[in-house]
Amino acid sequence: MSAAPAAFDRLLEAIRAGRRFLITSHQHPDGDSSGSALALQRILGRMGKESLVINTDAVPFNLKRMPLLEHWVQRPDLPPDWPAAYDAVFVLECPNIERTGYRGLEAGRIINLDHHLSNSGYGDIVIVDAEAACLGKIIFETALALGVEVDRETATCLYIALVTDAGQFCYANATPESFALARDLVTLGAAPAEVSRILYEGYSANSVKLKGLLLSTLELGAGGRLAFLRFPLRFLRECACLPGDAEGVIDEPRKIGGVEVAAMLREVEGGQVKVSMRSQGRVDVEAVARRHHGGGHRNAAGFTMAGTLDDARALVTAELEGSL
Ligand SMILES: [Mn+2]
Repeated sequence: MSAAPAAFDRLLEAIRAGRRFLITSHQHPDGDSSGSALALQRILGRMGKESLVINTDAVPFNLKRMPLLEHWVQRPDLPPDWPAAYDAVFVLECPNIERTGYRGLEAGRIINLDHHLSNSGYGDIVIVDAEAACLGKIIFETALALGVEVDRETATCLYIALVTDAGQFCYANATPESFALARDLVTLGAAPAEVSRILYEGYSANSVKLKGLLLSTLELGAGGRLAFLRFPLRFLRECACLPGDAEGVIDEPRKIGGVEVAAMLREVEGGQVKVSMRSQGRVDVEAVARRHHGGGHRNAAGFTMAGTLDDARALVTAELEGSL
């Protein structure tokens, strides 16, 4: 654990002393945020603690068969007994409290767990470990420090957290530490072949149609070093999909020879565009995201801006032309 040891001790103490917790994470959950939330709940449960996992959104289609998902509660607002009936809320990989989509979390005690440098450091206990390949690593280290046995389902959730954030061990965070974590989780019962089937082979027909629509928008820029996919709102209606169903599509243009940065420009309600960027090697897309109040990692980052898809394309081109 490279986060401040004092904060980690306070985290362990808060867990030991508490009886009932709320667990939430960012809107549009991914494999890391949902796997970490469900694993944390199970770990707390094994210590005799109650907890409730809530999110404003459902998990995307490719995560629908993950273990423990029956404990995922999708609700638009906080439970009416918050904060009185809870010792604290765990807020998982949210750069700021607003990213949970909930209002009123500040009324209670906040435990902020993240592995993104862009985290603003809100809350009463703050663990931001930018060295961790995924938040799941922090959850696993917490279980070990608490002496809690990690069962097969928990290990599988944490393995899903790792393999999704590490891009099936193809991203720069596929370090010796990541493989050591994978080894530990597989030893505890996570089955990589089964997880691979869950994550990458159970797509809905609609999500494949969405992928086709998105790929049909491919445009190259900066002499073939930039690739763009456009994701207008109407694609969701046409394919009866959620934004999360496009998970992973951005990796396709990234694989084009000569492309150094792939960007997906997704129109969202209210005249805004959500920009997701993936880079190869040396190009730091996190720096770009940070300049626009977003965040992420060196090779995978994003931000939201006001404007049209054309505005977003122009802005990303201007930001990156110099570094390509
Ligand atoms: Mn993550």
